[in-house]
Amino acid sequence: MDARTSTVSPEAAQDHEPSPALDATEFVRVFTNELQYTRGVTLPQASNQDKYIALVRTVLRPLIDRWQATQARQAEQNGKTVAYLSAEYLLGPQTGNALLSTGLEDTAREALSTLDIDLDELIAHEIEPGLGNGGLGRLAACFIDSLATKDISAIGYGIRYNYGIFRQTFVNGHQVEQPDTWMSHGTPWEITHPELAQPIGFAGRVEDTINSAGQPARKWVPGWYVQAVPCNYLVPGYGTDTVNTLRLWSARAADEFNLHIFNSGDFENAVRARTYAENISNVLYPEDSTPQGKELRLQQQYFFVAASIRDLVARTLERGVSYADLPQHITFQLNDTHPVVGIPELMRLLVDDHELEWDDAWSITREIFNYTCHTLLPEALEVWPVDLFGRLLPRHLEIIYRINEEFLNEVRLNTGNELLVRQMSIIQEQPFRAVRMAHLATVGSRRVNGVAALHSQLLKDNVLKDFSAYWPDKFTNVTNGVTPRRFVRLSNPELSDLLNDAIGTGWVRDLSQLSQLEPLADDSGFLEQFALVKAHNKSRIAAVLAARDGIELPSDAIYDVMVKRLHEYKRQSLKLLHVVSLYARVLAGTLNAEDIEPRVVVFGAKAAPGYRMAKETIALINAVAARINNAPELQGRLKIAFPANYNVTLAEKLIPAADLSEQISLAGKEASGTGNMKFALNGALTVGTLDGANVEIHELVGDENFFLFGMTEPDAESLAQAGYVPSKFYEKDADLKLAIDLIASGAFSNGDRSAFESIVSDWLWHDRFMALADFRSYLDIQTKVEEKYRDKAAWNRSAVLNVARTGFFSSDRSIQDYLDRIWMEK
Ligand code: TH1
Repeated sequence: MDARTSTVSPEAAQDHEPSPALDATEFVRVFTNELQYTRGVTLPQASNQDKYIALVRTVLRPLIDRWQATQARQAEQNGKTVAYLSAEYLLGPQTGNALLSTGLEDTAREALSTLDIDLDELIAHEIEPGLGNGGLGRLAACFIDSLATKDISAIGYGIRYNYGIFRQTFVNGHQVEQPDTWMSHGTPWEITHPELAQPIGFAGRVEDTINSAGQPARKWVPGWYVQAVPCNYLVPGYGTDTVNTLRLWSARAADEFNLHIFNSGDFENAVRARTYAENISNVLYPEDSTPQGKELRLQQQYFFVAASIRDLVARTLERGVSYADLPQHITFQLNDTHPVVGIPELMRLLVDDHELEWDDAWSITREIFNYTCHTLLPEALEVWPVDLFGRLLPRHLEIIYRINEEFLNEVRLNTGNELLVRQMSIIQEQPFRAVRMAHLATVGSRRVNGVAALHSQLLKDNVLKDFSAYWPDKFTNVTNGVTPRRFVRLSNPELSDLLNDAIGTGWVRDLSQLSQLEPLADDSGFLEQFALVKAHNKSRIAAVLAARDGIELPSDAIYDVMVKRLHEYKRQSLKLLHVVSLYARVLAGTLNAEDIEPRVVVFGAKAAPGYRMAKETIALINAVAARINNAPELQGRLKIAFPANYNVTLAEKLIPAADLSEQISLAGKEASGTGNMKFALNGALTVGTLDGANVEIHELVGDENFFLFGMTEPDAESLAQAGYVPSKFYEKDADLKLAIDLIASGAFSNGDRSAFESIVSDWLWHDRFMALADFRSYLDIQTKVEEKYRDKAAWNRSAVLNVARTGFFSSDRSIQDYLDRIWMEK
């Protein structure tokens, strides 16, 4: 059985861009028709909103044709479908990508210009669906793009949040969150089917019953229901006919099921109950890499997973597939632990609803699920208190207890080690009884993978060590990747043209072809063109930031960029200490401003609303920016830009402009990172630690083309073991002391010494992620950065080699690894 519904067809392996699905005349006709009959306006009456919707509907037409053909083909082939279960999809703007995959970009531009409409203005009108927090959600979006591009029968399942990741604003330098009203311009990309809603139960009780064979059985009687309404998004492949589906579930109140709770005539309570149910898909939890132990979060998880599993299992059984053969036709990929409640849900479906024997159901279940772990931080591992879990999902808790009991009996039998039994239990006893979702995922999955080589190794050595000793073959690695369509072809058109001229257009579908650039790294003509592209992209972002944020930046400076969620382990504070130390040394007279290579430091970062240290770091960055950007002593040689609300839309403009990519987490803490890949592919050099996928980037691009610094993971581990005392580093490093003292003096807070007191004392007394220990090494490598930047030819050569040598980081390659190591592996 092959997962591919069709292998890559010869015409799909084309070396030219997709041919347009409509010509300009036809485009104009369909577009004006849409204006008239779906918006009800004439061209002169039409607002930008009307025109945007008409544009979307015009581009959707050829996609819908391909979508329907894909569904027919996939059903007929009756192969294996990959179902990606993810609580987050950080899609980014849709219009540009749809124009790309339909080959309609030039046609649309030409057609609209005959109507005096500027395509780019309409594209800019779109508000991106920010239905994810950061890397994990963006990875899911890259993966569904690659699954379609590789013609794999696949479906993404998730939640259609009414409010995605909050919109970040700064008020006096402090982060203030605003609701993300991404649907306020309508949702023209979505095809919703309220009539296909499914009821999802919660709470209630479990009863003894007799099944249809006269055997004793258990039956869950939920206490209340909510309807899951499917909202479909089209996921077009590039250079292929495949258009897959992303199915996001929206919660709607289910009155008919709740009649017994809502007293008839009790209007107020009936309305309140509606609101309660619909609350489930209302808002994305804004925590990244940290779990939210709230009941609503568990409701969200069960809601989308139950609807998704039922949807795909029912459709597969309808095709005549037997229960025993389900694992040949379905694979559920669990994106972290958020969808792991799917394991007991499939058991419940098979045992209680379909009346399979427990052992048969369990062997099917363990064949169907695979689990991807995305973290190493112990506090980021999800656990659910059993009382909360049992209240919301009483039957599922019973099932988990039975799975655990049988599993632990087996461990006991095989190892005779009672300590191991307790360590591996799916239920933790201390400090409170709770379900360990990572353990449940590992026990219930056929394969478990980490997201970069180092991360997968550390998973086996630390976080899941007992399990990897017990099941050595269960564990594997799939290094993350990013889609070259969005993050090179769409976001960096100038570089794309240069690549097309140099090596043809095949790289967009086969990024390994970038290696053909290698010889051009020694071609001075090519290096010059490459430098022009970078310069163009810097002017482009400078213009964007001027218009968007009122930030004025020089375009001839090192663009040094650190964009990612604000987290202590990612160490934005280390970057800040570097900047402050330059300023402090100029003030102290130990550094001449003229000797600083002009540099623009760009930060982009949202902090989880309840994460105090992260929010204070944001305030400190803004305070330092306010001071440094106007400091006469610096003679304009150093600027900080911190545009608010970093998102996919901004990333697409910012990443192509970067010279330097900051990937400076403490080694052993960043599972992979994916921004690091996007920067390297756009010709930025990385300054980074040996952490996550940096390790593989460093290895591939070569040490001469990478600014490596800091402790290794074993170094950091031994320092922690030895007892890390950050104040010792402060005492012995004069530059570090100068920088911290300047912040403590109130220099960035109008003399208020208390303003950043908690950050300063954290540095001195805790510094859990050892920024102070890596400070000297970081400063030294930044001096090397300046030296290299002064040698333009050497810099550009390294930048080109970064592009030439990082084709490995395509998400198409990641998906091929999932096929080879997980989905199709025998
Ligand atoms: C991120 C990891 O931090 C990052 O290193 C990795 O590149 C990315 O996932 C994709 O694999 C994670 N995001 C989350 C978000 C939540 C929980 C855990 C993680 S790990 C909500």
